[in-house]
Amino acid sequence: MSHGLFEGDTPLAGTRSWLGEQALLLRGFALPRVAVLWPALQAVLAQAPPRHMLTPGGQRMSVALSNCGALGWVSDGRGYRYTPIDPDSGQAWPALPHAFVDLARTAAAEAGFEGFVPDACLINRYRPGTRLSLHQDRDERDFSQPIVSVSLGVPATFLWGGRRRADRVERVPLFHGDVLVWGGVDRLRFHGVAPVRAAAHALTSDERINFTFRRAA
Ligand code: MD3
Ligand code: FE
Repeated sequence: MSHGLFEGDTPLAGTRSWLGEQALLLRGFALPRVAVLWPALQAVLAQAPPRHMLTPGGQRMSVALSNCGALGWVSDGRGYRYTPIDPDSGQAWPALPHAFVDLARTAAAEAGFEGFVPDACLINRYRPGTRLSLHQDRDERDFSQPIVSVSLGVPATFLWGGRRRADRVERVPLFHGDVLVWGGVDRLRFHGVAPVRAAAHALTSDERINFTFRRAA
């Protein structure tokens, strides 16, 4: 099992930078935990395989997604929402692995969000060419709760926008093991992911996996 640094990992492990007043990028923060996170993730995805959902406008999403936790984010012709049941299996989403909750809580505290307890983890799977267009995350009930994101596998360019769609966008490279925490005044920023370029990673092959931990209810 890979653990620690290898080719393709963040070149800046252990450094931190504020992307906004309340948005903290923790380079390599998840690396010491990857050996535990990865098998837990495989167990989740075996129960709830990633799938391409339809947007409310009927477009197939480029990213394939799954969820774990009490609530999972879904999209279909009726809109976006959180549901307790996986529409593909008719069963509850897989439970949040303890290692996931612990990582999310620890990272949130680093950014000043003490006591973060996620009830939802959205898992995005990117393959070469997959992108995520500029959007806001506004399907959660309480915007005072932060979001924590964890990147694994091949790198991607994160698009960090402003509070309005037309605001200029900064490009931030994200690497295996990087963790982003944002909340407060930065919670409703527009953001997205540029098309992922073909690359190889020792753990994930040609994939990038991103988890986002949320307090949805
Ligand atoms: C900044 N995921 O699932 S994570 C998403 O890499 C999503 O898969 C991207 O956007 C990914 O909704 C980006 C980083 C992220 C997520 C949500 C944010 C940054 C954010 C919400 C507000 C501001
Ligand atoms: Fe988002």
